Amino acid sequence: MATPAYKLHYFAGPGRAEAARLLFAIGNVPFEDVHYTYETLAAFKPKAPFGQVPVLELADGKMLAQSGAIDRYVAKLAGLYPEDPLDAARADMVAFHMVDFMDLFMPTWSMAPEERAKARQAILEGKGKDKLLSLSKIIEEAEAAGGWVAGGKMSYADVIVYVYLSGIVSKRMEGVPPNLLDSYPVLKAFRNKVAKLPPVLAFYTQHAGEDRASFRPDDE
Ligand SMILES: N[C@@H](CCC(=O)N[C@@H](CS)C(=O)NCC(=O)O)C(=O)O
Repeated sequence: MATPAYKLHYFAGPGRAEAARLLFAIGNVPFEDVHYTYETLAAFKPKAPFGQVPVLELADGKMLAQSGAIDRYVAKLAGLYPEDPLDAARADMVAFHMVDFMDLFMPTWSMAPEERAKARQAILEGKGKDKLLSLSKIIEEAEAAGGWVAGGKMSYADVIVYVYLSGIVSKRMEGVPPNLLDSYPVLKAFRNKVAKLPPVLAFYTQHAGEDRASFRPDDE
């Protein structure tokens, strides 16, 4: 088998590389998934443009950093980036919103476990709730307009929404109730719709494991 033209450098868990992995898989674009631990990452850091991962390495050795840039590039390779400029902007708008949502939780990672759980609950009752409610409205409109966030067909934005909604209820997010999306039925239904797409189901059958259990459909 030929060596894939792309190497995605990240930790083994989903995190900030998961959307790119899934976009590669949905688009049937071969890539090598290179995994690090915090210890082994030290040797790779000097090659990473900003000393962080994810990094996408191209066949000629060029290194592309920032998950948002990687996701958009891979979306284009996979045929999942809208061609119409306004549809593309709408897809980007929703993708940036999901990053804003996840970024709310960033300060909680350095907290002690008990403090962390409380802080996460507070986020979910405050700004996190606002962001999920506004997302719910957008998804409701999308469902009424053909079922997808941008341009009437599936795009990378739908994948990002699915990845972040699945990630927020994963085992790693202690303090976040696993049934959080019961309070957001539109989001829950949308997450399940994407989870049941054949390439998505196939990806999570191939990548089974506790840290990805929440990426499966709820009714399994
Ligand atoms: N804005 C960047 C953030 C990248 C980032 O924070 N990466 C973390 C892992 S999720 C990292 O490399 N941590 C190790 C370190 O900074 O040494 C992106 O979205 O790619």
